[in-house]
Amino acid sequence: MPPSSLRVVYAFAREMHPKTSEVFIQYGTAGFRTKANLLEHVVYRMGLLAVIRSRVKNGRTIGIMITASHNLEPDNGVKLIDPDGEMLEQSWEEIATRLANVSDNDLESTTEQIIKEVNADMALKASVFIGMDTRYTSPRLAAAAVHGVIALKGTPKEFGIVTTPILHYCVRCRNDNTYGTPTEEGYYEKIVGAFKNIREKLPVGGEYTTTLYVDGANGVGGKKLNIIKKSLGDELDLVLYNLGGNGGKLNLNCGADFVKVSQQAPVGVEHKPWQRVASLDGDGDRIVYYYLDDKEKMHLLDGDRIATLLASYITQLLSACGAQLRLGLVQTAYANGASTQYITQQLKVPVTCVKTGVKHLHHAAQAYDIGVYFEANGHGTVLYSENAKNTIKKIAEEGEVEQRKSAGLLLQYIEMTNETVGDALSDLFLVETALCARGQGARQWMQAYTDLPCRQLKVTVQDRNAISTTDAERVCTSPEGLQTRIEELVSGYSSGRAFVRPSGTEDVVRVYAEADTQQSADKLSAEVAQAVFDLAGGVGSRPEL
Ligand code: G16
Repeated sequence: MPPSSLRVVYAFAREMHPKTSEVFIQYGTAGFRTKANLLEHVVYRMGLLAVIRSRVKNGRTIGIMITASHNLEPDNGVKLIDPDGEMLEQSWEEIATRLANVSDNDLESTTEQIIKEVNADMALKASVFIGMDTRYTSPRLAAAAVHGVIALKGTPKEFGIVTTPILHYCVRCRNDNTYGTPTEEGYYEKIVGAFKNIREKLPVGGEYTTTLYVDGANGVGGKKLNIIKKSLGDELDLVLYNLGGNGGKLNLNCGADFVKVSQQAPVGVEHKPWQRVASLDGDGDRIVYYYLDDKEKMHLLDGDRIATLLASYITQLLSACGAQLRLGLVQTAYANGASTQYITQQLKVPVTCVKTGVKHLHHAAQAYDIGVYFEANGHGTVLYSENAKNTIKKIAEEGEVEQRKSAGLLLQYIEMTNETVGDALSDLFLVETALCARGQGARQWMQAYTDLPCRQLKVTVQDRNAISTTDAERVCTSPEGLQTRIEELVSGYSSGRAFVRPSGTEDVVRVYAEADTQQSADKLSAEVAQAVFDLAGGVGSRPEL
């Protein structure tokens, strides 16, 4: 029998957050994500798990973020944040999935079993930070998380509506006070403070202009930029759109995911030829840039472009300060082939390719002194090892005059980076600083290389887990025959490449294709989508060519 102290776990579940659905739910690319009305019991249980995790980590703070990020408004989600501000350790994803799916009757015993299995000392204090995005279903889910924390006698602290990266930052700061102050204000002081310090030292010139349009995706990121905007002075003039007013719906025909996948400008943003626009996603953890030319053609500057810009600016500063540090870049299969070629051949920077999901990129980036990681969808950041930070600090103190100057800039650049996770706001300031330092506008930034035309599609199948992949998702291992079919199709195109993978955030299979022309990329992606539909149990109407 479970100890009587766990009775309350069942009582809260039965009375307030009962499991009302039999649908199996899995901890995916970025936590649990599904229709909001299927999530309340899951979030309550993640409150329980966060307390257990905090105790396993000797009482260090764990985060719970209520968000479905880029998904549309009816969805919601929950994910746990580990003490260093990183995504939940992967070995715990199975535990989270198990706890989320047991019946209410088995919840008490499963909780007890997990406590034993992970050897949690339940006498220790436990601290959990809880944040949420702007979805109307988020407050109710945040309350369920609080109940889960209280049920196991942990201490919840609610942050209200914050971007996902702000919560990651606060968790890190609470456990490591050298990183910053664990509040939203502390975040602004660190990130925006560093931006202002660095920009004071950089004259505005060349093609760079200080006006930046921003598409806020009708989510939390734009709202936070509206707070920051007032403190930016002349350094950056933000013109904000899609802040959630005028009936604008979260991520609907706007935001980073829409812009990247559809390769179209978002609705709700005014357009001036050549004006650069930054497009955020719903919870402020992704960013892409774009501009329209004088013929209203859109030019996209996605995560690959941001990665190359940041990597080349950091490389420039490193060489100016004479630091010998190993910088590397991490991408996924979605990275445009032209970007990988540019990075390895022109920038001479090593590239690692990993599975989708920032958790995978983050770990791979830690293998370098300085690891720049970005998904093409605009999710990424830069990580600096202790060795890198110490080396740069030493040069800033003891180097020659010019070296000290560059090392000083680099230290501010590091300060401006949210190293816990991809962060649209921090990334925006990093991009704006790199462009300003180089006197570049979006057009010059675009000139670094020419993207191969590409297309992404979604296919609905009976069970997306029927698709398995290997080799960083570039090769499909099941269902049988699908990879052979993809290879046959790809062989008919010049510079053709295609892959398929099950999404971890939506109930779909994703298809990616690139080729030498847009027409070919579109056709190849449609053919591959048909192959998925035919061989992996497609549902609804067959994709058209
Ligand atoms: C999340 C993850 C990203 C991932 C994206 C799409 O982004 O954090 O790493 O690229 O989902 O994942 P999938 O293709 O598996 O659905 P976000 O912005 O929604 O949190």
